[in-house]
Amino acid sequence: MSARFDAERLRGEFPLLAQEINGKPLVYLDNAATTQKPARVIDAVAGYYRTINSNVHRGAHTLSDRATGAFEDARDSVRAFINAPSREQVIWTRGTTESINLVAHSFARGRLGAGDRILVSGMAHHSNIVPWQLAAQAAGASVVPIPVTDDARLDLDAFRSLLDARVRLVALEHVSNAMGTIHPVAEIIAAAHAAGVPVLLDGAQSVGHLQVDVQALDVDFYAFSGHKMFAPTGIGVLYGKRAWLEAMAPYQGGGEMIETVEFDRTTYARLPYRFEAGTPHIAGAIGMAAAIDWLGGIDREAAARHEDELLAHALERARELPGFRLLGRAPQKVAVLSFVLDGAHPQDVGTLLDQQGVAVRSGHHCAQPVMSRFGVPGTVRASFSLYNTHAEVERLFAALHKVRSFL
Ligand code: 7TS
Repeated sequence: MSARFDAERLRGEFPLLAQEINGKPLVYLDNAATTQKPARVIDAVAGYYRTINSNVHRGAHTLSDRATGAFEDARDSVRAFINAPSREQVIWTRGTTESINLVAHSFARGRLGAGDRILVSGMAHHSNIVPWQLAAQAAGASVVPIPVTDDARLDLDAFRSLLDARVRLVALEHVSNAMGTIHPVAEIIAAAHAAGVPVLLDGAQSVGHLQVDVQALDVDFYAFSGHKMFAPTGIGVLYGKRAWLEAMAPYQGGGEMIETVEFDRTTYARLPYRFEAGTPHIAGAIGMAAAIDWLGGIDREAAARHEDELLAHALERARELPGFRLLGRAPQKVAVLSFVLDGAHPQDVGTLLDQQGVAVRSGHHCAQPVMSRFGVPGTVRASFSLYNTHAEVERLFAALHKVRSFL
């Protein structure tokens, strides 16, 4: 166990975790779906509505100035958090899904022709598949998966041989939500760039676990969601290299994204506002900055070690559970335990765990192709965060032994 990392103390900052569900203290192991929020984030959102709520960039009065200041400061926080070269390259979106759709619409569509290809991860979340299919269908292009190995890595040899002159973009997750695999993204990006192909990384599952530096990665686009890194739902970010963003067509039209509008001619705002039509999720952005601030007070390497130890503990317990089959055995992975119990439907396992106060997700995790790859309709997924404890690993496995005896 990690001596330096005090998960017990940390979880005290999460009001939601201190409750009982179905008569048992909650064991929340659905962090890949969404993380819980520390009081600091909840207070920042409430504080915004209590004291400075007003629309941004209107400049008409003091409250609007304050809201604009807080909203734009939040953009600066995100810039520093991912080490983007400039604040203009940090675009607010509703989340990873919208960030990817933005790139598919404004970047990919214009670059695709008949016979072109977009390479995607064979274990991608649907939000990193379907937007590309929509863009590809319109152009007569195709979306081609990078094959997945038996231990749930991307097959890099296959990737290299797929990386031919037809490929216009590579899009993959930094960390897999269904398997937990951390992909060797630096190597993948270097190979793609050597072939002249830009890369989009879906960071939905990485920002809550790993420190991300978009310049060190040299990635072309990075998409992520606030709600998976202790911030509110409905707010997310698209980072892009400046040259790409400058060249991209608008995504949605409306207020905020224009410079001048006439019926015969409209000109668009500069970055980042060109891609931010309409009133943004101001409270969400402020909550995101609070989450980043909160994360800044945490030794993130120690947190990652703690999560690794939770996973190692869980794997040890799993060996004692009859019929437990783990999917996703990549050597580099986050603390995601995706498994099936022989003879039990994942949905039933999830329900029986819930009755014992243990929250997991069961199903295909919006990654149906990788479920097909492993020949299962779905899995049970326990996904850990930095506030989970070794006692909760014990609770999970005690509950699973009970499930086993019921079924
Ligand atoms: N990409 C990955 C890798 C994800 O895990 C998710 C959400 C998304 C994209 C979409 O993020 P959103 O914030 O736009 O919805 N993943 C999950 C999950 O694993 N369980 O629930 C949501």
